[in-house]
Amino acid sequence: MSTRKNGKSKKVKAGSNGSQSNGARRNAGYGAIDQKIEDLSKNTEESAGEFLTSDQGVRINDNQNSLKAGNRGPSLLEDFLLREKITHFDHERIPERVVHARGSGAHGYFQVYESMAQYTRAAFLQDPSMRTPVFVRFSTVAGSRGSTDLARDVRGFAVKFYTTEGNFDLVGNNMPVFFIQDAIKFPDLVHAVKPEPHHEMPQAASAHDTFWDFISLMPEAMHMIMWVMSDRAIPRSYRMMEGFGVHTFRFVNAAGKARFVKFHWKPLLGLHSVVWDEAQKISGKDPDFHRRDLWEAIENGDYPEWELGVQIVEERDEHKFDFDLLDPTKLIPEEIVPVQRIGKLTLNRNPDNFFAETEQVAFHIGNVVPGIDFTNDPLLQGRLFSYLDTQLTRLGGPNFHEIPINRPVAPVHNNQRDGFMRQTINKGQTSYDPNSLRGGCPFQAGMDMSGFTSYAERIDAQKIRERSPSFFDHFSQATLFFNSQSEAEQNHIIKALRFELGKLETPPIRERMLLLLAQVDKSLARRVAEGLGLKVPTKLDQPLNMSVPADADPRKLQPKKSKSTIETSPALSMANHLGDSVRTRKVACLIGDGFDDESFLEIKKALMTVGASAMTVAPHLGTVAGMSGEMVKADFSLLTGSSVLFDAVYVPDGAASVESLLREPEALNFVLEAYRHCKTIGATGDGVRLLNALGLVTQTDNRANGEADAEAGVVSSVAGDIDGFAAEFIAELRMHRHWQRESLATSTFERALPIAERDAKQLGV
Ligand code: HDE
Repeated sequence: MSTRKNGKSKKVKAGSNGSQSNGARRNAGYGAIDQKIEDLSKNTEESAGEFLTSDQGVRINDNQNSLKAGNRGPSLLEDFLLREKITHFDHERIPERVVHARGSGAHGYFQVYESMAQYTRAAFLQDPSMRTPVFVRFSTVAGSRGSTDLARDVRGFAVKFYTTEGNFDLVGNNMPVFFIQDAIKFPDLVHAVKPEPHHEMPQAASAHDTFWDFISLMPEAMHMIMWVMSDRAIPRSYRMMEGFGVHTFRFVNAAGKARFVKFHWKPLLGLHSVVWDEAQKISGKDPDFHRRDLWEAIENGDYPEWELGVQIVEERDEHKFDFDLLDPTKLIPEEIVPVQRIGKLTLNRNPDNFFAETEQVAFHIGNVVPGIDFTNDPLLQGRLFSYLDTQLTRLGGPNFHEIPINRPVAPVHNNQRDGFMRQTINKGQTSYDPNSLRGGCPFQAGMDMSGFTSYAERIDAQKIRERSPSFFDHFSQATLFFNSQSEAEQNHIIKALRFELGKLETPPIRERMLLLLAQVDKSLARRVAEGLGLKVPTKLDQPLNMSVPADADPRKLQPKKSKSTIETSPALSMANHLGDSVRTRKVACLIGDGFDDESFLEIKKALMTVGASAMTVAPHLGTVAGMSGEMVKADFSLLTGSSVLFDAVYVPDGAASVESLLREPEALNFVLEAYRHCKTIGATGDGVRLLNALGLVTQTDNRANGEADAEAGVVSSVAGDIDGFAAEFIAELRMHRHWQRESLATSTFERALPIAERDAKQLGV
């Protein structure tokens, strides 16, 4: 039944979509951002209070039955309503992106801190009071649209700036380098990493023969391999990862002077990851983990923020580095060229419709504005072709720029015409230039009117299929990356390689990889080999680099290592960028009937004060009786919640509660897993018994004098004051992970498991 009160159609006003209480609306008052919201609102639709109609606007009387010849007879071809509905449904899907198919998007704005006029004439980088609307899409690369967020993979970090001078797309990744140096290798790389073509396995995973076969023959990938095997490939949240433009671009100022520039995004919440065991479990418990995290943070008003950083290099310094600025497998160490933070990106509004916005957004590295230009990086050059081309298939024709999410806020006037799904109704007689019939309109813009001019780089060369010799150092920066990692990070890289190479079915690929790893670091190769039950080979029967042209002499095209000017780059280790913010971190509180609800509330309040949250996890959903007699809602049951979905665990006081938790294998597993994943664990009063039972603390560790006792991120207080405990717990939470436990874990488990079994027996479980 319709809830409609009158027969008039309701016009949907800008920003009036009642289903969202989102930030952009709260953000009203900043001209440019409003401009994009208003632009999008022209295409929004809401059904509240409206009649159901056909696509032609005809009101529908019966949406339950098709038109038939008799109520038991055949359906009639005449039923235009049935045919329209089914036809539309049949064509709902569009091809998913060839790569980066799985992604999540959000709206926001960018604001520069100070005018960058000295370096670039880009209008959105001039005025600190101007907010430029943006749409950002994060993604994984290898998996299909429905794959898990937690794959070990590179993450896409694509930003569309709707500037007053047209759209600028910064289509980057969360790693600053790439696998290959030349665009012509991209289809090979992607075919190798995607599920194998004969049986379409595995999904969203690089741990299979074809990927490592390709990599083992392409030493130029080794630097990137270090990154994708590192914790960077399994972020805790999109909100907690860096972004990079990867290629070297150009800034050009109003005087026409150009400089090289590398773009960075620096998250204000610091850099954080999960561990591989956790990632695999999250993939089962909540494959939408990153999507949900982004969505919820924005809904809760915890707007994700990144600073835009730039590394600027004078043109005269182009050749002063021990690598080539045009080589996308290299980064400029921040210790050599510091990153200047020039502005801030804030995401403050979730999309209204996933398909219309996140799926249909079309990024293109070629979308630049005056003041930003390209370099001759051969990967960048190939991308300039690919992004426009791919949309023709994905979005069905050349008019995808008219889709609301892709539409610039800057006016569009040109002589491009027609094509599938054309929306614009171009008026007038002329669609060519020059013309006299329209007074020459639309006319070209001078540079002083924001007309785009390409940087006039001098090129004087032979046409040649060849790679520059300056691109042949494939290992120095891989070594630099490995040497710059903390001990825990190095261990994770080694384990990742053991996992990935351990999944291979063709032994020679492992051997080739070990030889390549040995070029990066001998101990790295040896330790990976140990895990594979192999020895590092000393030589192979073929050259390291097999990606050579047919008539070339392979010996001339083998990798060379140049001496790096620095031994380590602290900027490359996530351990140096944790920050101490616990904002938006989630603490699971394990409770059963009879738990100390008053202490729990105090801890919850203390966590909220620092921007974190506490959620209850109980043996069953519904309510749980607190010690004080209050009934408290269980946010999760032990089945719907899991420690991998939280950042820390707290077990409150309460003899009956703890007794009931000790009877639940899921509760014990919850805490043990949090321990193994190096998360902060806390317990007060009787709650400490649960940690005792697991061997995470011994009775003697716990001071009964009221002070909380913290060791390796396990905070316990048998009879402590709750305030002191809360302060200690939050201090440990600020450290995020307690990696020293990784080496303790085995002995702790050896200790813990018999104790847990004994307790379970005593309890008759
Ligand atoms: Fe992409 N890439 N790419 N890529 N890429 C695409 O464009 C391509 C590369 C990146 O959220 C596709 O619209 C080639 C590097 C992101 O919609 C496609 C080459 C970097 C996204 C394409 C590269 C990226 C894409 C697939 C080598 C980091 C997702 C669908 C020459 C700097 C954007 C689409 C989104 C998507 C081609 C290499 C980042 C096929 C040919 C390097 C973040 O056009």
